[in-house]
Amino acid sequence: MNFKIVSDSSSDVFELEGIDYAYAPLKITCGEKQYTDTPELNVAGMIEDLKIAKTRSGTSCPNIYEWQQAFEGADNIFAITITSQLSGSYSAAMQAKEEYIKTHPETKIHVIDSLSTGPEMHLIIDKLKELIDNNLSFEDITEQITEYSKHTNLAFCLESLNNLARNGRVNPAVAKITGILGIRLVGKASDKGTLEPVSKPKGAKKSTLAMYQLMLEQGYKGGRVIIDHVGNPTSADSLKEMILSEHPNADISIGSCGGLCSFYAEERGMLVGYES
Ligand code: X90
Repeated sequence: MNFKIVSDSSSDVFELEGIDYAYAPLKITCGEKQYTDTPELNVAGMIEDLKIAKTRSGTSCPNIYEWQQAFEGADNIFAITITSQLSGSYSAAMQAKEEYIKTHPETKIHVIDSLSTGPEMHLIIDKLKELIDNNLSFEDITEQITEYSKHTNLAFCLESLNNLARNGRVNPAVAKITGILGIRLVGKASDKGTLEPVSKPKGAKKSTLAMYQLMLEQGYKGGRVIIDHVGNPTSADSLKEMILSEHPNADISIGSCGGLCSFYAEERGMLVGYES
């Protein structure tokens, strides 16, 4: 019996050591140009291209065929997608599952709608690996991961919501408040899997504090944290320091957003996945 974990690229997880892992990349388009969300994508270069682009830009999720390809090679598969509320990725993965099991009737596939993205998906992927390493059955892992994901959260801090608004993923009125006088939007992935604004701090220091306060309000008590940022190591480090000052034993890692998350979180954006 072999296990495989599959994710769409919005998790920012492109490799996972010690286990069979595959990702299905999302795509970013800008006029004639298409970027595929892989580790080879030059994210900083893409952001610069998008800044000067005169044409409309957008994204698209992996198709059914790409999900099926990612499933290949295992008979117990756990697949995780970006929130179904903002992307067609979950729906494509579910359709891919239906098709795949027609030709592979012995294969078990559990598709998880993360109701989130980025580092919260990363936490769930790491937990899946841990459960598989512990030799649990497919059914037990399914049960335990469902429970675990009730205690993971996503907080974010964005300095611009232009791409989210332009692509209909957030109300334009919400988007308007950022980009002026250093105002940021701090918010969270809601239980329904939508983007929920929480506060509008001004300046970097207040934003870090607002992020940390949001984490505490959501029940953070010293569990794992993964911070993914878009070219903003300074803010990521200050949040890490702030968390460590009250929770010195917290396991906190810092990484970079891949192409999809960078497109929407934009320059200096920060996504924080944490256990509560
Ligand atoms: O299918 C597609 O083209 C992908 C569309 C994705 C749209 C949303 C991406 C959000 C990325 C922004 C802040 C966190 C929001 C969390 C909401 C659950 C990151």
